[in-house]
Amino acid sequence: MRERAIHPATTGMARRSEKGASATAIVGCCEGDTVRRRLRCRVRHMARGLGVLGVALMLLLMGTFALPIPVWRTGAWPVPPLSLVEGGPAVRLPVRLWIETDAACGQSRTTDPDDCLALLLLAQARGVHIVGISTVYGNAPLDVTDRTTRDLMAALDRAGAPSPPVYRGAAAPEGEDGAVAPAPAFSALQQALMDGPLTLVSLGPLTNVATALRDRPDLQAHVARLVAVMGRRRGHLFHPAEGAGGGMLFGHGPVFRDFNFAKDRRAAAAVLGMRLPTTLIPYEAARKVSLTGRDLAHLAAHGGAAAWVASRARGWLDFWAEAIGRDGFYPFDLLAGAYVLAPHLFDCAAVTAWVGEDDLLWAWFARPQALLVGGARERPAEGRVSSTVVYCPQMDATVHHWLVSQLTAPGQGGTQRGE
Ligand SMILES: [Ca+2]
Repeated sequence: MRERAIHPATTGMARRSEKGASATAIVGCCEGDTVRRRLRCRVRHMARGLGVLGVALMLLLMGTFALPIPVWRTGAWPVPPLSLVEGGPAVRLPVRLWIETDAACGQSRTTDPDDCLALLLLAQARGVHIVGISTVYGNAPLDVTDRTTRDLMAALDRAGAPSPPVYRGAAAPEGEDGAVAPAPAFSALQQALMDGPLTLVSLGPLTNVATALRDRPDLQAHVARLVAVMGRRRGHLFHPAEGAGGGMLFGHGPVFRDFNFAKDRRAAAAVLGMRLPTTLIPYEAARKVSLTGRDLAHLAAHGGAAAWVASRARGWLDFWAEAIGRDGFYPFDLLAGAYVLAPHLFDCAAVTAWVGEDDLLWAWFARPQALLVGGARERPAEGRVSSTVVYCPQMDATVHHWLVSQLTAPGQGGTQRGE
């Protein structure tokens, strides 16, 4: 065995170590040794330094969550007011419906049941004809959303309600070239549009819609109205705790994304560029309604498909209580269903919508592309894709009561404002 030579510098290290253990551990380790060992030492020192820096940054970030927020950044952020029309503006909504969904209720406690609630509302409604439902990835992978949608249709069928045909759609967002793997939903939606004008209710990413209509641009004129759950004002954050406290991060709770837009920004921009008659039902509207444990108990007591959905929404209710600190959750997609059945309950404005960066978010905050709405003067001058849409951030105070009654006794509750 080869004897290991004692290098003079190593001896010096030993002497220095008697004076100060920590200093010599760093200097001596990297001096007078093999190249490989010196390299390992430097890597260790760098990793240690980065670790300390990471902890410091984490503490700084956590500290910002402890700061009070004087102005809630959803619905209360000082952006130019919109010219809202009470119960309007009037739009054309044919009773022939096509629903796009990423339903995954019950998949986990952090899976939003809002698609299932919207499907339940629309499938039980009188006076509308759902000619087809297409599934899309989003809240969960396509296998889950497709199975969940079919399970809900089976529950409706057992309860004697009509269960429209379900078509499997896109499993992933568009590629950079707009390419999407073929799926039965594309041709089924095209056929439904060939048969006549449709109200297109999009409760998920717009991948199926963009693909079907890009392939057949002549059918774009047959979309009487697209009702989509996405869009926001500049500066808005989807921050459901809003001072409710009791949630994670010193009571600030999580910040949500504009989920359906974020899942496929390219498809959303493509559809916006088609300039279809469009209504956006945003987070700003959904936060006006909260479904509580009492509401779910009401659905459960009704039995049938309503009970099926209620049982699959319990975990989400618990998640909101624990992580957000609210005794209830905002039923985002359900509001789009409500708009289709009773648009006069919503206060909306004709606005400009565009895809671009939000200049009002915090400087340190990431600025990904967003679907923004506002007055024409708010839109950046540079050439972004834009369109005029109807944006509905407000609604009548009776919507909550009306929704719960429609989910359990469809067609029985009135839809007059202010009742
Ligand atoms: Ca959805």
